Amino acid sequence: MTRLSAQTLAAVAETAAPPQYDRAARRVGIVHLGLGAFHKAHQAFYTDAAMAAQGGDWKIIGVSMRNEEVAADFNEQDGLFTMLEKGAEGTRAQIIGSIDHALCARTQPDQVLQALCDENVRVVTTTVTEKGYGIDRATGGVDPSNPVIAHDLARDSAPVGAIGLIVTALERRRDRGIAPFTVLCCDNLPDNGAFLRAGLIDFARRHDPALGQWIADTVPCPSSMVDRITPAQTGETRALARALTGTDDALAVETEPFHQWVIEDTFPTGRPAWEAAGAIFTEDVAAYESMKLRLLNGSHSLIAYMGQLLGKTYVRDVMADPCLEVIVRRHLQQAAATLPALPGIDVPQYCEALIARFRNPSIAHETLQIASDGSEKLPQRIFAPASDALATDGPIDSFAFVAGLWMWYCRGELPSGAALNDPRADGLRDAADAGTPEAILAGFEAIEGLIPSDVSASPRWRGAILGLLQELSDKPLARIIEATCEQAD
Ligand code: CS2
Repeated sequence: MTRLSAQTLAAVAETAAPPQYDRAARRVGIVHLGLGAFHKAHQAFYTDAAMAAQGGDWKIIGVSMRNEEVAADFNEQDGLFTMLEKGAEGTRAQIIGSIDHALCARTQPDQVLQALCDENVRVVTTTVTEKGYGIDRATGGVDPSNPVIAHDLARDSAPVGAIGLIVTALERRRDRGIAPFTVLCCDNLPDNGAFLRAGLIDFARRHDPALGQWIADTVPCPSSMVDRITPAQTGETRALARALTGTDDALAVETEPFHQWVIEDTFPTGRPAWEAAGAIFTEDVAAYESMKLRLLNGSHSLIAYMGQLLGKTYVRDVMADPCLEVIVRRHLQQAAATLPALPGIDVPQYCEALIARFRNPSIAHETLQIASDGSEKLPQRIFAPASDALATDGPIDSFAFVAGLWMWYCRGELPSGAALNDPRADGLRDAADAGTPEAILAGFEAIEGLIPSDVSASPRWRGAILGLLQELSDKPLARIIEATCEQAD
């Protein structure tokens, strides 16, 4: 079967919608760092819609941070890929054309820098995951013990990490008199614009305080809340793309129909008309961010650890168990109670929609994937709402339940047989293997910057976690779940 490319695009079956604009006439305006499934189903899709609606030179140079093969596949397919929207009514295929070509930061850092220094590039977007920035959450600055940050700070060769690349490109642009680009963080972190901005400034200052000041004064870093459930590609994704498009696509991505993007509108040098695909521009992203992180992502982590510990591979398998759904609903309720009112958002309706999204039977979202990097995810998803709930004397059972399951999950061998995937895996495993519930909890509390001190200090929190850890060592999780479900119902 022929491979999807610009040449074969005309032959793509009628069951797939091609890009609705002349790709050859549009120039590059964005560099994106982190060329994974999420970027394809989210920013690349929104940018495609923006160019279809309003034109503009906003094609994207996609940068894979480490994976050469992904970049090669993109170039072989002239940047084209199939997006499969899998909803209750079936699957819709669309060919996305917004990516111009791709590079790999690990092997082509000089070409990435060159792209970032192009004056036509006005926006740099990032999805490198929570841990991918190398920012120390305790200090807000870069973590010099992170190997990529250490490499890039040494300046012996071209930078290969997101922060090093952005700062070096900004320095060159300043020296050449080119206006800085806008840096738009699209990872699931609270106040992600300020988060990345602090990392950039700290990195720059370590080498040149004046550059740090220039970045602080001139580089816009709007925050954004991103949302679209997008599992990693499977063999079936590619087969389905073949069946619907009549071409072979190594880059096909499957995703849910729902998508949301809420963005702070600070783009002094311009931006695509992302509102064409429904993006919301607002002055205040923070409230949307905590809603999404605490409701969607927090429940996702709960589902992931329950699923992993009970041998359930996909999110939909967890949701198919009525008792587990009750526990997810309890989490949504307790997390919702920690949120400020959001004008225009009906939170109960949002929660119902989440349940339906988690249940989507055609999305194969692995609980193992979501269970990864707990030390990077739980602070904003679980510990922050726990802290708010404690401050108002609200319910915390579900936050303690997720935290306790996670601690249990980090022990020795994982249920799936896979190695614990977390940048702090060694420390977490040591803490989880410490023996008694008290020793386990103390081990996790000793990990710097993880559990906030106000949470650790709460007798209510400690009691709930210690009780759960004791129960987990006494009986199977299924029995604990039954009892929790009865209480929550
Ligand atoms: C998930 C997210 O992997 C995870 O931790 O919770 O990737 C989630 O699917 C997205 O944030 C949905 O927008």
